[in-house]
Amino acid sequence: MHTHALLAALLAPATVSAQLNSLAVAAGLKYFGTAVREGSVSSDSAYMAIVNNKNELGQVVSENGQKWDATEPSRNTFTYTQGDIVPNVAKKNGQYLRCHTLTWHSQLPSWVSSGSWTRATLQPVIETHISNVMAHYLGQCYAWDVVNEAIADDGTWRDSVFYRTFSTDFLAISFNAAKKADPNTKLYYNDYNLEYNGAKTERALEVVNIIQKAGAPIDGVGFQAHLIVGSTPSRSSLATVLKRFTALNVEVAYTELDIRHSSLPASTSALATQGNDFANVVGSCLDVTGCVGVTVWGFTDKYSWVPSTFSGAGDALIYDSNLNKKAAWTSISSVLAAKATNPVTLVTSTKATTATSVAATTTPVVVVTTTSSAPATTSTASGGAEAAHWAQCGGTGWTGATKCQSPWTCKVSNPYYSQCL
Ligand code: 9MR
Repeated sequence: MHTHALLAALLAPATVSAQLNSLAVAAGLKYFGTAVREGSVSSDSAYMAIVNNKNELGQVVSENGQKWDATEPSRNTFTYTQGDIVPNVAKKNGQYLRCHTLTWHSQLPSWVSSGSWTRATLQPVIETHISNVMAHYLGQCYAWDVVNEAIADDGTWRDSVFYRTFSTDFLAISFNAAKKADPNTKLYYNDYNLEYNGAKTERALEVVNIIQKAGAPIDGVGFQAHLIVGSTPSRSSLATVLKRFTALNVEVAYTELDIRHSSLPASTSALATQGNDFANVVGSCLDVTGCVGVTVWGFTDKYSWVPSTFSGAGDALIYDSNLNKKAAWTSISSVLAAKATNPVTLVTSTKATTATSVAATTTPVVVVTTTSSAPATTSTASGGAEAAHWAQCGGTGWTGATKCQSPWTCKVSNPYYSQCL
């Protein structure tokens, strides 16, 4: 066969439009994923069409179903009806599964939180909970959030039944129990507001140190990244913080990313700022060896914990409430595509996800597109289109704008992609 014809034959069937997980994998991450709301799995088919698209979302996590109040509502009674919903989605789609969470002060049934405990009586309660729940999901979880949010907002230790009973010893107790229950999953400490390099960050570094000094296993630290539009740290500050943790020999991931507007409705410029903020967070993960992936805490403004917790705030995600892509989607796709030095990697495997088989990839071609409901370009007085900050402005097959809005310039990232930076 003629070389050109052979090339065309090889490339043609695999040509797909790039979506976030495909781009993330091409850029060197393990996954781009989302939390999934259990109640919507059987009730919202449009929502599930996006969840089930592994090229878009390569990893899922239960929003609530695996928490203590759902899995062991009364002592030694384990129920997995809610907990199994999202793992079953992951299994069906061959997506990575993050599992969330074991030792946490919140969504903790009152038989634990209000019990009267000593070290001797509470330790077996923690160990029994962890061993049962992890045994139920054995081999399914890429990672488990073993301990969640042990640090208060001001950086002191959070007051909880666990801290009151054990001081910080519940950390090693939990991680040791987790290792015993499933030696092959990644064991994470997970918390919010670690992104600012402040008192909570210092304490989280101490968490890792305490666990390691106790001889207990810890593999990762999850940065929840519940952030605010316009107040999100820069890409380089975020990378600096991540590196403080990877220096301790743990991997890191963004585990619950959302970036909320403080007031609604968001203006076009606020939506663009939100896009920049998302790009900075995702970009910082790309900048740090040992940052394995990014998980958004839900992908659509249709469902989010934010408005009920922060009155008047919201629209913190990357699809709007009608399931249309927002400017933030475009910004994320751009920052991922810019790093996609290996644009022939695309996840297409439909193999069942297990801790060992999740890395299966094949190698068709990613075609970089940045489709969005939000405009990535504006027209100039002279009629030529100018691409926005982060937008694509060139690359193989690119037919869109090749000039950038001021003050950005079009920079070549790789043969497939130039970007306004
Ligand atoms: O998104 C979750 C929401 O549906 C629950 O009502 C809430 C109750 O605590 O938990 C939310 O998820 C939290 C996650 O488990 C841990 N980090 C903070 C998340 C947002 O509150």
